[in-house]
Amino acid sequence: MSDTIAKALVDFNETVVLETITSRLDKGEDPMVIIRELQDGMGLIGERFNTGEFFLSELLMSADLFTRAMEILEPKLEGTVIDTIGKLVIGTPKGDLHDIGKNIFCTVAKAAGFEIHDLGVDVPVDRFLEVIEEVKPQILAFSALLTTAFNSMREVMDQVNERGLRDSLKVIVGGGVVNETVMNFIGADAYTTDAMDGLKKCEGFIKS
Ligand code: B12
Repeated sequence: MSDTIAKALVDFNETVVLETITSRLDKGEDPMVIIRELQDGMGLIGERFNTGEFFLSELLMSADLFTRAMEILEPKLEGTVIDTIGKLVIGTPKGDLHDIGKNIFCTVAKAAGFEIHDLGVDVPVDRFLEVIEEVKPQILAFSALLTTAFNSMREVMDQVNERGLRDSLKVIVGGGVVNETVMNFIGADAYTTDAMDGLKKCEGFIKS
């Protein structure tokens, strides 16, 4: 049962993906469990892209189906939150246009009470700095899916350090391709490949 959604996504079987999601949500299942299965499916699509079995058109089709699935799941992630627990500036760095994972994290972080300043995708270094100086967030968050985004993030961090903004800022990087090495390369405080784990880390930053 648990691999049905991932498999249907890889097969681009829209009916099965959307109907399975609706029926599992009706039974009271946690939307994040379903999102993780969709994420597994995207991982399999990425593997097939790597081996040459899938092309860019398949990546686009999967992204489109994922977005439709999120239209059903997203309202279930949103809760009623009264107080803002902290400010977070987030963006996908220059050169990278992937935003599906970023948008999921923004939804869960907003539902948890964060004031989110989402700069979108392909965000230039200067734009990050401009908004950090204006909003004065406690957290700077990057979403990166391309290795070419690593240098962009490092440039932002160099500027953050040069302008004396680092002490008042916690930095997290998320996305399918990040790991401890990436975190160290850009000089972040944390990394994650999972939205809920990232949320826990951000909540921890605010409490500390
Ligand atoms: C969908 C997709 C696309 C779509 C993106 C659509 C969109 N609107 O985002 C399209 C078709 C546009 C695309 C284009 C390209 N793509 Co692409 N794409 C993917 C694919 C299949 C899935 C990504 C995805 O959405 N996953 C599902 C989400 C939910 O997972 P996620 O992003 O990891 O997010 C989760 C967590 O990481 C976390 N998270 C994410 N961000 C953040 C941020 C914070 C702060 C936190 C706390 C958490 C968090 O929360 C999410 C939920 O848990 C991946 C394969 C893969 N394995 O990831 C390749 C992949 C990322 N793409 C790849 C490539 C090469 C490309 C192209 C260069 C292809 C080409 N030849 O043109 C272009 C580049 C375009 C550009 N300049 O950005 C490579 C990257 C390789 C690399 N190491 O650099 C991958 C890995 C495929 C592969 N295996 O080769 N792509």
